[in-house]
Amino acid sequence: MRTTVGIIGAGPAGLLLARLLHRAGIESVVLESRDRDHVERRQRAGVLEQGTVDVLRAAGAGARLDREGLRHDGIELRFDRRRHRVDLAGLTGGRSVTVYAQTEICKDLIALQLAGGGPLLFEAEAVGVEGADTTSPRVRFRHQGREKVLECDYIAGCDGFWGVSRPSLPAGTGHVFERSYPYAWLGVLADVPPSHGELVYARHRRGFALLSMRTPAVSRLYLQVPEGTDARQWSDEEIWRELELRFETDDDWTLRRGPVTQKSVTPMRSFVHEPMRYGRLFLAGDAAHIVPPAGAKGLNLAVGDVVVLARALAHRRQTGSDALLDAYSATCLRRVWQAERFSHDMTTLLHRAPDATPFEGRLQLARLDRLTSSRAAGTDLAEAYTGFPLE
Ligand code: RFL
Ligand code: PHB
Repeated sequence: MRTTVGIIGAGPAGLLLARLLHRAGIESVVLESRDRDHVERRQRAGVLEQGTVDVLRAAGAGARLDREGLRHDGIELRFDRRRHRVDLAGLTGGRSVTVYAQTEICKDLIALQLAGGGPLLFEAEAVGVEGADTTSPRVRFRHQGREKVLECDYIAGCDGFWGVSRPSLPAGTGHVFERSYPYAWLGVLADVPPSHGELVYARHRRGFALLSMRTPAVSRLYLQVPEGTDARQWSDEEIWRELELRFETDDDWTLRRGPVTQKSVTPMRSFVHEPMRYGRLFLAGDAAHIVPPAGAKGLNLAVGDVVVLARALAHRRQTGSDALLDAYSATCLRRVWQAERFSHDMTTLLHRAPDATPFEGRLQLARLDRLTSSRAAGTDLAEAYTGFPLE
């Protein structure tokens, strides 16, 4: 098998890249290790920056997003039993975010790809990348019980944090910057209308809690839990009780309960691999970097990376120049590090570390007080939350 761009992974990064390349007249083949059903059901992100929505629309993947996506002009920060709205749109001259699940983006992009794009192979697991430092890199993969080779001009490693692309880089060709956090998120999906019209980020001495949503009828809720927690340790009753405690306010707000349909635990880490390129292998999305989810940035970063990569490949095709490909890593990393900074700030602002001192607790409250009482501080948060420009 031969193609121009071999794409490993059919998460949002790989699927959108295939779509953007197709629109630019560049051939690609997508290899995905899991089956279609798994990719379409994996519960993850929910918040899209304005720029992400614009990219999906321009790629022809915005029809259902425009019908079903929920536009949010603000978020709530909750602490000390009080509620504070951050007016995202008012502070940024009209920028907002859209709640539309990652599962739905993947469904939309898969349908487009299968209807008119290049090959997308499910249950095709890449096992190695070879010749990344030559002009004819190859992906070795297993499909239908056989080992096969995909010969390419370029390879896009869009295979997430646990994929094969990054580990296939020769030792010593890059640097990793990382930190882990001593807590995790227990996420639940519940068949109950969200108890508030906007996302609620709650700081509580018992730990962080987040109220989000998928649709007007489905809530998505998260609780900070100790690192290493097994989701089965928490009964539904315990989850609702803990959420009620952490979201409690002095006014008459109440949390609506409903049947829990899914439960899972997500560990928390910050991670960046630099550079995001080795020869003709380009890393994009979670394969190159991870942010803790409190900033809602992971999916948005993945989208930004592939926009930059598709543009660079199209430029190369039109002009023969490698200039944009050579700039790929530096262009992406500037935005990546802003997202790393913001996600780290949101994480440490809202979570309770197991060894936190009372002094640190007071500092969190002082930071929250500042964010909700100073227009300058609020604007800084609102600009970061609604998204940094692609370049
Ligand atoms: P993905 O989505 O992990 O996709 C990688 C794909 O590669 C496949 N793969 C392979 N295929 C072939 N051969 C191999 N050897 C392969 N190895 C792996 C995998 O099966 C998979 O299909 O990475 P991508 O495309 O870079 O997308 C990144 C996003 O998924 C991720 O950043 C976000 O989900 C992060 N995230 C959030 N991001 C946001 O922007 N806003 C949010 O609100 C948000 N909330 C979240 C999140 C992530 C969470 N979890 C579970 C980590 C909330 C949570 C709880
Ligand atoms: C989600 O809806 O899954 C979600 C929302 C906001 C975040 C993280 C996850 O910061």
